[in-house]
Amino acid sequence: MTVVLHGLKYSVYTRIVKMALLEKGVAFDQVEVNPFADDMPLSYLDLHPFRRVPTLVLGDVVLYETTAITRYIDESFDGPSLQPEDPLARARMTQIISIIDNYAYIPMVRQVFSHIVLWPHLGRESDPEQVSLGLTGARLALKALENIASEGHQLNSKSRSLADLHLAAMMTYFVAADEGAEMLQEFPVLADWWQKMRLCQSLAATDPGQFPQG
Ligand SMILES: N[C@@H](CCC(=O)N[C@@H](CS)C(=O)NCC(=O)O)C(=O)O
Repeated sequence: MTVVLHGLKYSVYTRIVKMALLEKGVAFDQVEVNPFADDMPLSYLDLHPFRRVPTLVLGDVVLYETTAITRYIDESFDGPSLQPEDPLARARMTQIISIIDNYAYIPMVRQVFSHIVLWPHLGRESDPEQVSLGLTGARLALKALENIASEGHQLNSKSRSLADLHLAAMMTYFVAADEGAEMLQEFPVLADWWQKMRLCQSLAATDPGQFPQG
């Protein structure tokens, strides 16, 4: 069956799915879609009505929403399992992914990374209020994740799961901002996790490289 990933190479969510495919050793084709571009082909909305990336197409199956996709990949292909067997451990993994989606993505990526690193790189003006909101929100999210990890409920890099892939893709952007890298040091368990996770092969293989200059 042909597996086609529609996504943007700079998108953290697209990267999470790519990492899951690589971890499982699944061959796939890629179609570059930029949901932020004015000229994005409107036919993409037939795959994803909310105009987000990624979408995975497997034969006649069309799947969007990253966690649905990564779970499906993990459960339908051979290769090392990326989800714990134990029901409570699996619930913890889901809890971590939900925290990341709902409370970490916007502050860590869209506020801290975008306003400190990306906008200046593209020659666009940053909003200090967004930076401040982002740093506050990121600290709250990281504190919650640190508590979960220090209680032994995963994100420990020993039992790598879908949650590790989820956070790693966002962490690469967050620590690209000096303020993000500094803040991570406030959370020793996560800082230690990141030291190991940043060397993970699927993360390195999906590095999108520098954003084009604005
Ligand atoms: N809930 C979606 C979120 C996907 C998402 O937000 N992707 C970003 C790129 S990383 C996007 O498409 N953004 C377009 C926009 O915000 O307009 C998922 O889990 O796949």
